[in-house]
Amino acid sequence: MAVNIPSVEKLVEQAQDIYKNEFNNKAEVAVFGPGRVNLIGEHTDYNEGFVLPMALPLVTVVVGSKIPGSTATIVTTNQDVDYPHIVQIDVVKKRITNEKQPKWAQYVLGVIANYIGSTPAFHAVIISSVPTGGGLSSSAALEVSMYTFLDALNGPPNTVMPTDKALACQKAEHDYAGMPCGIMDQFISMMGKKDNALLIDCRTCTSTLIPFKSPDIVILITNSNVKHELTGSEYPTRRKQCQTAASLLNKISLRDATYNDIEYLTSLNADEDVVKRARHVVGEIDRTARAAEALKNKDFKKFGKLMVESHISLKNDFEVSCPEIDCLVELALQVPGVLGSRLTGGGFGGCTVTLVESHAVDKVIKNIVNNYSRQPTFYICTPSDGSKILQM
Ligand code: GAF
Repeated sequence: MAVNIPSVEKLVEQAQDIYKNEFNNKAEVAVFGPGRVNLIGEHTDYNEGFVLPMALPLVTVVVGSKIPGSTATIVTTNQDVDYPHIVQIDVVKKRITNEKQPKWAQYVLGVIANYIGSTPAFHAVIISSVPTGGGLSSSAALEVSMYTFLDALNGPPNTVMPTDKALACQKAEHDYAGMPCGIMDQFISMMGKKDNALLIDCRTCTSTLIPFKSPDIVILITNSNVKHELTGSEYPTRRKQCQTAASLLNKISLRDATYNDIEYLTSLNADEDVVKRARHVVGEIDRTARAAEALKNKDFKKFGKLMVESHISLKNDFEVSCPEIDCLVELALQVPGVLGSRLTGGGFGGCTVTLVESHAVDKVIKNIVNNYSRQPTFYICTPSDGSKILQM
């Protein structure tokens, strides 16, 4: 059975109840920022390539009110994050004042420190349906919802471009969570649109909406429930290997590299891992551009085939998959009606995304439940809206 995803309204209601208990008042503003699933284009964003994600109905909601003074008090209901679940931040000095400083609060502080505008003191409650560390970008959902919350507290006019807001959130993650991520997650969480995927050109920071709505096709997300920790060494190592490949080729980034360049790298006797990483990136940028065309033409078969090629490349060349994720992909692909399946997000656990004909989705879930060694979680998702102010 797929998870029954709570509506944004329901989450706001819950957050308001908690706010009332904590702060004895009604929160004046309510906002949300969604998680995302990347359909194709993995580990291409920091190589200035293309990515093709969509925003999810899984969201982080922030409710709260402006208060006098310089102290923000923030409560999270997320049981998966470290303690304490209530923190205080000095919004002028930009620092957490609790003795114990939980990791989740670093993201909040990072957004406050990078917010374009002034940050008033506030009370807030954060509640989320995005699984933590599941590869669906719970961190970007937190950053973007926090950013949008500060916008809501400040009220109109707001002339800052969504692109700049997303870049500020990315900087928050770099500087305060120590994760050198690309721009995909913050962009889609900020700019996603219902019934559309978003093709992002990570070189120019421009994006194009591609309609993605069909009663015959379902996007099934399967959480392996293997937790990943991208701030570990693997993600920065991959980034460095890609930079090494680009420098050996005398290029600014692998966006400018071609299939011939991979042969040239091999002839240079470059480190084997460096060659493999570059081969993935060059192929993946090309596949993403072709997948975007296929989606425009509603050629879901072709799209699914490219997803499978993407997974093989992530597994063999970029080496960011793991046995549990490979097993989920294999079990999905065994079912007739499945068009494609792949690892989504940074890797080393997290989720798979499967494109499946509607009639076959229950069979896929059954095949996985019966044969996967752990307990998976399923989400059936349609492309949803990016962050929004709901109450101001
Ligand atoms: C993580 C990062 F945050 C993204 O920027 C992107 O690089 C992704 O891994 C891999 O495609 O989600």
